[in-house]
Amino acid sequence: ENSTEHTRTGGSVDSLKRAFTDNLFYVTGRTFRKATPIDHYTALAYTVRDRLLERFIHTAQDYRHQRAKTVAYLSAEFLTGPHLGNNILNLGLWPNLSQALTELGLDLDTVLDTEQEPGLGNGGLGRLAACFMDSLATLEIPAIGYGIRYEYGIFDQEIHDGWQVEITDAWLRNGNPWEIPNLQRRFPVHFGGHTEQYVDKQGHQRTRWLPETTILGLAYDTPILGYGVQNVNLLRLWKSEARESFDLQAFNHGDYYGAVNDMVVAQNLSKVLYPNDEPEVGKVLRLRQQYFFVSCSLQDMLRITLRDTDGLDHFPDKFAVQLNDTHPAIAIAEFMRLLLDEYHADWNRAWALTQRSFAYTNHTLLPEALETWSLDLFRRTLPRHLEIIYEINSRFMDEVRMTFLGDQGRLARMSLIDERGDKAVRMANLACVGAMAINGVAALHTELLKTTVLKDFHDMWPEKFSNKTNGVTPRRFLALANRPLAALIEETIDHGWLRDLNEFSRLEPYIDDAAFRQRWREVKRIAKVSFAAYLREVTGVTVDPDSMFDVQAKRIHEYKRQHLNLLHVVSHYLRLKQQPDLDTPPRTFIFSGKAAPGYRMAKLVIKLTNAIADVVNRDRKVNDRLRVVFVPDFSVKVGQRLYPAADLSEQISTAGKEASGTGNMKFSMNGALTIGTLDGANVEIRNAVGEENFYLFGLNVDEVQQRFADGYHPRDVILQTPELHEALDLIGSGLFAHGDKQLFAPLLDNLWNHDPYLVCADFHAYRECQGRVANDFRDAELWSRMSILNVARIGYFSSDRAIREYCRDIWKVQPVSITVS
Ligand code: 26Q
Repeated sequence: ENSTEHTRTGGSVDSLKRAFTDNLFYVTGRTFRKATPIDHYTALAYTVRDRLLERFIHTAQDYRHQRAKTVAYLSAEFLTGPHLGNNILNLGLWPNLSQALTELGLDLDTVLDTEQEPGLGNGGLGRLAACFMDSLATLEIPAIGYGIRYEYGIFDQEIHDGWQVEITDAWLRNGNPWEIPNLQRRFPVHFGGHTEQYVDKQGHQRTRWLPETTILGLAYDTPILGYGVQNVNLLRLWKSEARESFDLQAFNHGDYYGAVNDMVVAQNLSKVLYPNDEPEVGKVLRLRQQYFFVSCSLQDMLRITLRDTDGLDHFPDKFAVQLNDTHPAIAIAEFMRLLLDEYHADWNRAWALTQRSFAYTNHTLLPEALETWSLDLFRRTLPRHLEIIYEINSRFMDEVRMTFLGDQGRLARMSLIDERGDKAVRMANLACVGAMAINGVAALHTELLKTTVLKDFHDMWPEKFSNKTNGVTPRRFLALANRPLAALIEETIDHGWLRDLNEFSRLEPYIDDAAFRQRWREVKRIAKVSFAAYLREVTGVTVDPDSMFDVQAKRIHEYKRQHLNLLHVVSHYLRLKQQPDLDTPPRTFIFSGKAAPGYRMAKLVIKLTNAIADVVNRDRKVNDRLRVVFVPDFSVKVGQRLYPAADLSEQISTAGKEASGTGNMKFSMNGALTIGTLDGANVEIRNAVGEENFYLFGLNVDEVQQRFADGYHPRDVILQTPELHEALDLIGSGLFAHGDKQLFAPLLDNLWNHDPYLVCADFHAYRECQGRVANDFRDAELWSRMSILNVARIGYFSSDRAIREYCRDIWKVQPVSITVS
């Protein structure tokens, strides 16, 4: 090898070894002998980062010189998962780095495992943003992800006595090699105070905002490399800081303690991610967080626009701004404010620019999950924005009146202000009015949006609506997570699939190849054995890798119906007890997921899972055929271990409640079969993989509506479903609570008397369907065929496809190829 190859850029085994050793010494300040695993990780991360930087700089330059239109993806969450492995894969350095480390007496997988993942998101929405960043870079689309650099991400979950305990997530404790603080990029952000009118020198009537406080946003940049390309996009996260102390002194009249207190308040803004995946009422810090990152991001985009174009009017040619749900929807009002008050544009010009620049993705159908802010709190925090929203609303209401000729109900429903009871600002309405495009995240979800929660807006502007079914990145969720499967696929159809997942269809003929099916099973077994080892390490529970791994991994929510799964587990347990000779394949029921800290029912579901596990796993009569485990602290990292090991994927939400789901795609991509309802993207997954390769059960959306319309009485259903009745009674008996009959009463009472998610109504169909699953699983050849077909036909659910559609239909952006000599 070329011994003069540069230590900071070379890709040969020798230069990688040299670079690693150098970084170990010069970055961590440790000798090789004294280095800890964290030092190894840090040294390797810098070694890889060095190899990104040149491309990073080239990319920024080329995008600028080509005056490329850029996607600005605004999201309160980016759940990226660990960066190191992904960057090694995307750089094509895997073989050489792994050899380099081996030669140094280290193991790549061990080093990768040391990374503390940035948990800057709750679940699906944050992970989608990360998959989209990966695909944008891979497709060579200029893009910036804008968000918040939370110092504490989603809490770490520990299980104490079966209960969830939340531990703060100090993900930055060992430093973060991936971020580059860009301390010259700082913007002021204002809060509170009041507004006043004045007349400027040209005699124009203008508004001035006299805020109560001003803080700063500092940019922290993380490079996002595409796979097999030279493009490196930017994830720019804002950290809040107090202004310099001389400012504080001036404003606080020498009140030192007051000044210090203001600094603490300012720094608190980006301190912690809200761990709810539904809006919580009245949290002023959350509104401030949203406004904070949106304001910094828009100021940054305006700066770039003025730098690279002939003026503000080119903003829509320079940026397509995507709002990831309503969390950044305040951008509509902030963009208007910046144009009106800072750049002195007139209203019509400002509004036209706004309506050409923004697009809005909705991620929920639950009406209670649509974000609103109390008018009072909003006025106190953002007085100028409230005025602007009133003005937008007054003009918009005129438009509605004209379109629907004084339909009062419509006016009240579409108003940006909810005037009933405690008045509130409706963020979804603001997003719909300000955006040029509105999309749902699965075909069914988009249809339901048009007919339910956003119906009025669809009636008014049908042309704004389109569907963009979610997707996931096959780089992380297949190539990285499941190297044995990726290797088998590569051997079979070559490697083009990582950039074009439709290539997977070439696997289809291999269903008839017995040797291939055999290898397919071996690959699945490798993943299961390795997951079993992990389980033993973190829970102490031993599981049989030859049992069926039946997995539900997602946030704990009543609508996702983990309790339906648990009722099946209990009923399965009862059956094994009653019929000891029953011929059924051994099963391992695996649960994983976090509950929002204030969501009592969800936390009780976790307790119930662990309580059932405790009894069942100790019961000698069944425990060679039945195990139940709760995997603590579900995360991207845990997901990467879990998806490859699953035989069966549980996607069992009440029809009409899950917007899309993306875990469903990750499981299927790794060869699991799905048991699921006709909800979210399940519908499209089933159509793609074929109905004979998907275990469908339960009420569909129409039937769910009908059921409620007819008057739903879960008690009647329970009394007519003996297996359900028995399972509920067994839980009520105290068997899983050391005799305490009250522990699970809130859950049981809810099911008997309300059951808002139709657990009881769907139980029988679910249990019956699980019977078919068990039957089929015993036929290993049949199962393998179905498993292969799931992978062969999953190509559509790549986030690359989703991003291509956004680019074509909404953003109107083109790829820009980067070549670094
Ligand atoms: C809002 C305001 C205040 C506090 C918290 C929130 C908040 C935070 C996170 C509201 C919602 C979320 C997250 C929602 C989410 O993850 N939705 C999921 O998005 C996925 C990607 O589109 C879909 O696949 C899932 O169906 C949807 O549930």
